[in-house]
Amino acid sequence: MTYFENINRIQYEGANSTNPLAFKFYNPEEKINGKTMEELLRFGVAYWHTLTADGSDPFGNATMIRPWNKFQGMDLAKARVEASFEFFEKINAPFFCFHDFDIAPEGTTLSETYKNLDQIVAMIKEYMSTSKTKLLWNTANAFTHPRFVHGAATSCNADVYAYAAAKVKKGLEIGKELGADNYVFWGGREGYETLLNTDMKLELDNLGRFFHMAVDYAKEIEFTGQFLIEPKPKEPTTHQYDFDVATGLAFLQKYDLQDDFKFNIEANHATLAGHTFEHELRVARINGMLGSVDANQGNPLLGWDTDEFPTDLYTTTLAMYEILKNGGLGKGGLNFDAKVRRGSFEPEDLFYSHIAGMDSFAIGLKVAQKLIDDNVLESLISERYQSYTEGIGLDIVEGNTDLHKLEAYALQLGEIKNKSGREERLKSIINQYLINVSSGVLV
Ligand code: XUL
Ligand code: CO
Repeated sequence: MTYFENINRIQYEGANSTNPLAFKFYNPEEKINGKTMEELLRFGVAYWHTLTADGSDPFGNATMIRPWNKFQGMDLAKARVEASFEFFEKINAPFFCFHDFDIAPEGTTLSETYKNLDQIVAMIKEYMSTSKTKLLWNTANAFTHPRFVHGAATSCNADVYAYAAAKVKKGLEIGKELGADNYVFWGGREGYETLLNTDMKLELDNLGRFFHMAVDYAKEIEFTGQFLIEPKPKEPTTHQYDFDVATGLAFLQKYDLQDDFKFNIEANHATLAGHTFEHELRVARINGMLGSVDANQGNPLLGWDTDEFPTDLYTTTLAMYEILKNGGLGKGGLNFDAKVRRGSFEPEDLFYSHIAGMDSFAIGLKVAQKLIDDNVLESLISERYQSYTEGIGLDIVEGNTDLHKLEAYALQLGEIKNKSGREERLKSIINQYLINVSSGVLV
């Protein structure tokens, strides 16, 4: 059966194309600094937003028109698999991602849930054998069902903790079976609503134990995917434990997990934490912890996770700058953890939205590479920190000084002179690169 009848495989047609169902900037084969765009960007489709979500929100019912919605239960799950591989092929996606709950319905018991999962995983594996689309990551949904009301690995209820552990165990087996490149832990309800009823220390210690058990089990079954923590500061809980990259890193270091995990950084989670997307990428990068990206964008007018498709070129440029400076994403990718707006309810909107996101990151990639090639930021930054390359500055960075020596140095200083940071000049240079590179003037 065909689910997207009137849509052919999306092709690259170039910046002047007026075909809404064509890439204008994402040219998978085009090489940037020796690697193809496809290899560098590693786009992923999020199963939950594209195949499963129905457009309902706290004030309104489902709006999405999806040809597979005529089915129910396991038939619906199977129809979604068929539709998903048709979509992956037509949008030319090298990767996809899912939660256990997205691909197969929960049964009345855990063993029944496993049976449902096994059937769908076998079907996905079959489709994958003839498709180029690979599994970027999978994860366990330990937040939707009412049993997770107080959390999963940080629940006050040990039975819930055990149930969540079983889901992760199964998730790792599925990841291994389907050859996932990563396994994600987003702490859905790992946080608290009020300290008045919360043993924070026990909850965090339990979370550390949980991750160690997952690491051990991955070794046991020889699952070689990269483990990723996806920070988010709030929503659904008031205070999520994996608040941001810095908080997550301190947690990993405290529980001696830093060598087994990296971060999956989501743009909208960064902004909810009061950071920019590029800030989170930078913190992860300079600590060798940048694993993968949930590519979306938030709405600055709203205080919650809107998961919009990324279209802000300034942000995609600065994000790709961090990713290129990181030497790429390795096993990671750019997963569109993004949903079409509730009013964009027709099946073709799934294509328009992915095209918009893929083109936006393709532009970001080209502009970022050109900025790096031309040494634009690096030359200004090295000039700015020049004082650490000689004299007292060199003594500081080489660890050859102490407070006595620094005091003696400071006492003989005359008036200290600083130089301008040139922020506005830099911003206008980035605008110039954005306009010129995307219009083909600077290539
Ligand atoms: C929720 C979110 C999740 C994770 C995977 O905000 O981002 O979809 O990406 O559980
Ligand atoms: Co996400």
